[in-house]
Amino acid sequence: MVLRREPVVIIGAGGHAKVIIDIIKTQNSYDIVGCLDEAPGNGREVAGVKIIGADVMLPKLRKNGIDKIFVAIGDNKKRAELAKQAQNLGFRLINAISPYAYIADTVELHDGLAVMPGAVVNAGSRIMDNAIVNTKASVDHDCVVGSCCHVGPGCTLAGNVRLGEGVFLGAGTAVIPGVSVGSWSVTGAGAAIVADIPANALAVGVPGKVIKMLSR
Ligand code: JB2
Repeated sequence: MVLRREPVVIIGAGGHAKVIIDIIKTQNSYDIVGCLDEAPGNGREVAGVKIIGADVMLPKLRKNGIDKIFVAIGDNKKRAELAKQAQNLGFRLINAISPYAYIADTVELHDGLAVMPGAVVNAGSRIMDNAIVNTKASVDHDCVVGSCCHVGPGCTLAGNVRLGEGVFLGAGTAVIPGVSVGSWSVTGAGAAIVADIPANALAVGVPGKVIKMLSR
C-alpha cells in the first residue's frame, strides 16, 4: 500500500520555519508545498523548501485544493493573526509534533501546535491552539498552555501551572506548581516564577518580579 502524504503550506521562512520543516519532515505525514514569506525574494529556500510567494497566494492555494497549513512564526501576536486569517480562508491548522518529544496519552492537544524535540508534556495537560512548546521544555501534569503561547527552550512548568493566551516564557523560565501567568505576559530568560503574574506584565529575575506593564 502506498501512503499518500497530504500537501501542507508553511507561513513564514525564518528560524522557526526551519525547525518546523525539520519536524514536519520527520513526522512523514505531509508533503511541504512551500513557504510563504513577507519578503519572498527570488528562488530563495529555507531548509531545502522553496519560498513560493507571499500570503496573497493563500486564496489561490486553497482554490487548488490545498487545505492544510502551519503558521511558523515565533511572534505570538503575529502567529495568532495569521492563523485566524488562514482559517477564515478555509485552511486547517496541522500540528508539528516532534517524534522525539514525550506527550502523555491524557494530554489534550489543540490545533496549529509546535512541540519541539526533547519536550515533555505530562498527564492531564492541555496545549491550546497555535502554542509552541520549544526544545527541551517540560510541562508537567495538569497544566494549561493557552492559545498562541510560547514556552521557550528549556522552560520548566511544574504541575497545575496555568498560562493565559499569548504568554511568552523566555528560555529556561521555571514556574512553581499551581501558579498562573496572565495573558500576553512575558518572562525573561531564567526567571523563577513563584507567584501569580498578572496579564500584560514583564517579569524577570529570581524570584521573578514584575518590572513593567506591556501595552497590547
Ligand atoms: O505576515 C507575514 C510575515 N511577517 C513576518 N507573513 C508571512 N508569510 N511571513 C511573515 N514574516 C516572516 O517571518 C519574515 O519575513 C521572516 O522570514 C519570518 C520571521 O523570521 P525570524 O527568523 O525573524 O523569526 P521566526 O519567527 O522564524 O523565529 C523566532 O521565533 C522562534 C520561536 C525567532 O526568535 C527564533 O529564534 C525562535 N526560535
